[in-house]
Amino acid sequence: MNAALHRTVLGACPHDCPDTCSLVTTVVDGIATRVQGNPGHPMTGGVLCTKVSKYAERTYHPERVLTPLRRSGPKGSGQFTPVSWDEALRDIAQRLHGIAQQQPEAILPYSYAGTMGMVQGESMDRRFFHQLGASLLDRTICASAGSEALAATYGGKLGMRMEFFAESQLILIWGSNSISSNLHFWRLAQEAKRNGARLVCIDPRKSETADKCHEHLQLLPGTDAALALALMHELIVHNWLDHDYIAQHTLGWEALKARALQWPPERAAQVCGLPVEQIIQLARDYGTTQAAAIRLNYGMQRVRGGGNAVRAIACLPALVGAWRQRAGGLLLSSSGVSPFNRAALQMPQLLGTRRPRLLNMSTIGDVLLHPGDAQWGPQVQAVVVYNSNPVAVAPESAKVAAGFAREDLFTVVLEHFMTDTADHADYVLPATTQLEHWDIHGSYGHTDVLLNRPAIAPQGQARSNAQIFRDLAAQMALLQPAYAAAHFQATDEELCRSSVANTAIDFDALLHHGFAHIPVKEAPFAHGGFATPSGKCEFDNPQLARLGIGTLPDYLPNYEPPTAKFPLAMISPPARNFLNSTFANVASLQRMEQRPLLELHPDDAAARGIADGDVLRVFNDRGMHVCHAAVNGRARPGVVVGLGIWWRKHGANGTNVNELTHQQLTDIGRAPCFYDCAVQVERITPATAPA
Ligand SMILES: Nc1nc2c(c(=O)[nH]1)N[C@H]1C(S)=C(S)[C@@H](COP(=O)(O)OP(=O)(O)OC[C@H]3O[C@@H](n4cnc5c(=O)[nH]c(N)nc54)[C@H](O)[C@@H]3O)O[C@H]1N2
Ligand SMILES: Nc1nc2c(c(=O)[nH]1)N[C@H]1C(S)=C(S)[C@@H](COP(=O)(O)OP(=O)(O)OC[C@H]3O[C@@H](n4cnc5c(=O)[nH]c(N)nc54)[C@H](O)[C@@H]3O)O[C@H]1N2
Ligand code: SF4
Ligand SMILES: [Mo]
Repeated sequence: MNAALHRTVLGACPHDCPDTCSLVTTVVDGIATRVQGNPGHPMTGGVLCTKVSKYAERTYHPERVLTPLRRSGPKGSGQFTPVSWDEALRDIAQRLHGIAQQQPEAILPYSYAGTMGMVQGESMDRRFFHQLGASLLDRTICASAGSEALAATYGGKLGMRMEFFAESQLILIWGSNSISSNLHFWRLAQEAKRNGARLVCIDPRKSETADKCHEHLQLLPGTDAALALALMHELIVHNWLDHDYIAQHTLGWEALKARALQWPPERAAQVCGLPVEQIIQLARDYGTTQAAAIRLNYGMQRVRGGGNAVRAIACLPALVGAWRQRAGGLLLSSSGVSPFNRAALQMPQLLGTRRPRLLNMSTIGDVLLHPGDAQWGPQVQAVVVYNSNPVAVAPESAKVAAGFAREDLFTVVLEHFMTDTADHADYVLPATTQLEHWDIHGSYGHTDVLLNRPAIAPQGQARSNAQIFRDLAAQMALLQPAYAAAHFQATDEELCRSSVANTAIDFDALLHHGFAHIPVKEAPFAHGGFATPSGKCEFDNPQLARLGIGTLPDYLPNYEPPTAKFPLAMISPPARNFLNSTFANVASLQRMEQRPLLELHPDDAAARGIADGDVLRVFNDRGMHVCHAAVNGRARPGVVVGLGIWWRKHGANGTNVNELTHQQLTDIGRAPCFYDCAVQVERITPATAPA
């Protein structure tokens, strides 16, 4: 083969996944033929998940949006006409300028983690909106309950190094389906298992991960804090405590002890719906095993008491002194070690003295439907969406869809595909994929930095997000001279470089190797040194009183406990072969996930005359979702599982699971409560079933 036409390019997986894999893309004659895991990157180990192995299929998908599109039918109809970039950019700049002249806060950017890259995710876009004085977005949809709870306990997002789980003797996989959402951690857990470690899964669903652990505690959703408090109770009464660590490195021990002693295992067993022996046994294992590690993940914080639950669990390693060794402790997120110079990328100084309001992305339905008033501020008149698909992923989607369907709302969506959100746009702008642009990435699982080089030319007329905001700024400069400044002209590669300027990361080394390790301690809290104001692990945190919640970890019952009318608790964790709503339109992956499903326990199914494969309606006062029953042994009694996140328009009645979820927020972190949701389920008779 001609070497000049055949090359490999190093990149980084852009998705919202803790593994942040190093990619090797093979390019032949300018076409990406394969995307593989980099064998030279220790965490990736040459392995990718199934979905990203299909990244080339996604990139060359026949339905990619490849030109700017302007709406030509009613809002939400999905009817568009191709227009030139010049025309689209000029019109968008004029519309945004017109609104900003009156009320800049009537403009709202809406973005999340479609790409986790620093450049395509949070650089030129932020500069653009800061200069405008647009409303700020509170980015809470995924992790803020857990993140803020962890910060309130440890002082930041820091924990065990992922690689040392391989040496642990006991691993609690708590609220996470690692095989599906954290594959490279699962490889390490397997290694530990081969070395004799015991693996315990704590999850209301008998997940693929639970199948492969030694023990599974199949608790009711939203009851994790009760379980953690009962574990503390047992540690205390059996004196499985590291008194020296507690005395030196924690704050509020006496108060926490008094709280935990109110939680004998029998009480927790009732709340959690677990056998009491299982709780007692877990406490014994945890209290008597050296190198006990907890892989906590975000799956358990999507309920009213999610923040408190994370705080309760985060206390455990300090009680037993697990932090003393590198293979003990807890990991929720490692993103606190991020070296990036965010202020240099985002330039908040462009706001000047303006302090725009902060709108919560998790209540986007209510935000878009708010008429505006003196206290709340102006009604939202324009929204610019990128790296996100809120019509599918935000809670209470009937309201989200109604908000985006407002004829008077000016909506711009930067996308690869005609998602549910893009269908509601006035303009859709074609964005590049990770194979087509520069970017630089940290991780929330491991502690490396990765550079993503473009492997192929942009498809069609696609432009990178940063390029689109750069081009919009150039149009705005004709209307607002401040947009002519040099910082609106920095290239994507320059932005990558400036993100690590004056840090421990050498950009030129990244250019050669594709990744670099951030220097971090092997056992971060072996000698205390928490990043809290007290420097200790804060069991008791007086700052929390301002949120109107207790300062000690507590069990807060769900907003929506099952009732006679809606007797089933619904959780909606991600499907293995999708990434949130990304990949839900890739044919090979769609075939693996088959169709929107609701898993039910055989007893709950039988009580409703439901058999595997039947068509169901799942409903509550917010809406109704039609899908198929899966009586596959994964759901526990009283709990149903709607695996997500399908596109609404692929649903039998044009909905997905978020038709049923609500917009109430978590105790800490203002995050959505996707897994705190009560529903009823009925079989639809064949005569009334949709085709
Ligand atoms: N394949 C795949 N991987 C992904 C994603 C994806 O969509 N698909 N999404 C990515 C994103 S954005 C994120 S935030 C992470 C999420 O990753 P994790 O936080 O690790 O969560 P999941 O793997 O989604 O698993 C959540 C698990 O929590 C369980 N769960 C639900 N409610 C409760 C509860 O109250 N208590 C406990 N203990 N468990 C509960 C669910 O049954 C599910 O098995 O994964 C990322 N990785
Ligand atoms: N019921 C329920 N709802 C949930 C969850 C759940 O577990 N249950 N999980 C929640 C969680 S954890 C999260 S993180 C959110 C995720 O919500 P989102 O962040 O909205 O994630 P995705 O659905 O993957 O949508 C990302 C979109 O960004 C686009 N994109 C990717 N790269 C680029 C790019 O470079 N440029 C542009 N312009 N676009 C790009 C993709 O095509 C995709 O349509 O969903 C939440 N919603
Ligand atoms: S989604 Fe996660 S596991 Fe899959 S390639 Fe990306 S980083 Fe790796
Ligand atoms: Mo997420």
